[in-house]
Amino acid sequence: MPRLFSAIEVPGDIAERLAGLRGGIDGARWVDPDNYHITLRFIGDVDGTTAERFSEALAKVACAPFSLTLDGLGSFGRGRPRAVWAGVAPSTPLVSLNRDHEKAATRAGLAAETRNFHPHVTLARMKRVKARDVATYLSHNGAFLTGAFPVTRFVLYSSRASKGGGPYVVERAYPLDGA
Ligand code: 3AM
Repeated sequence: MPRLFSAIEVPGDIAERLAGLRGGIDGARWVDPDNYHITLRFIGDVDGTTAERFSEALAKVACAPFSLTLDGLGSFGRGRPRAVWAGVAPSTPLVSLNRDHEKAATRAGLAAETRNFHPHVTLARMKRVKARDVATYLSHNGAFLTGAFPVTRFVLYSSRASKGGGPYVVERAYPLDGA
C-alpha cells in the first residue's frame, strides 16, 4: 500500500523562487521542486479500506479558496537538524482546513495526530550535517518572503519512497469551492 498524505501544492512561480534556495548546506538532500508541498495530514501506510475512507471523507470537506504567503525559513531538529523549510504565514483558513483533514482521518479510523500543526514547505532533508552549517544558511537566506498565492485545491498524494522527498503522485484532487 502506498504511503499517503494530504497536502496543498506549491504553484510553479513560488516553486521557482524556492528552488533558488537550493544548495549551501554540505550533505543536505534538496527536495526536487516538483515535489514541494504543504502537508495537511500525514496518513502513512494504510490498507485500501482506510485509504478509501479517508479519500471519501476529504471529498466532504467544504472550504472556500483562500491565499497563502510563505514567510521565513527555519529548521526542525535543533542540535541535530533533519529538515530545512520555508514557513507559511499564519492563516486561519489553513488551520481550519487542517482541522477538517484531522476529522477526515478520525472518520477513516486513524489515531489522532499528537503533533502540533506547523505548516511548511520542506526544502531539504538531512541526517548528519553540522548544525552550524544550517544556522549559517538560515542567517543568509532566512528573510525569504513570497507574495500571496491562491489555494484552489488540495490533493491526496502517494509516495513509494522510503526516505521522503518524493516522487509524489496525486491520487485525487479536491477543488475548493464550498464555504
Ligand atoms: O515534507 P513534509 O515535511 O511536509 O516529513 C514527511 C513529509 O512532510 C511527513 O509526511 C510528509 C510526506 O512524506 N511524515 C513522514 N512520516 C511522518 C510521520 N510518521 C510524517 N509526518 C508525521 N508522522
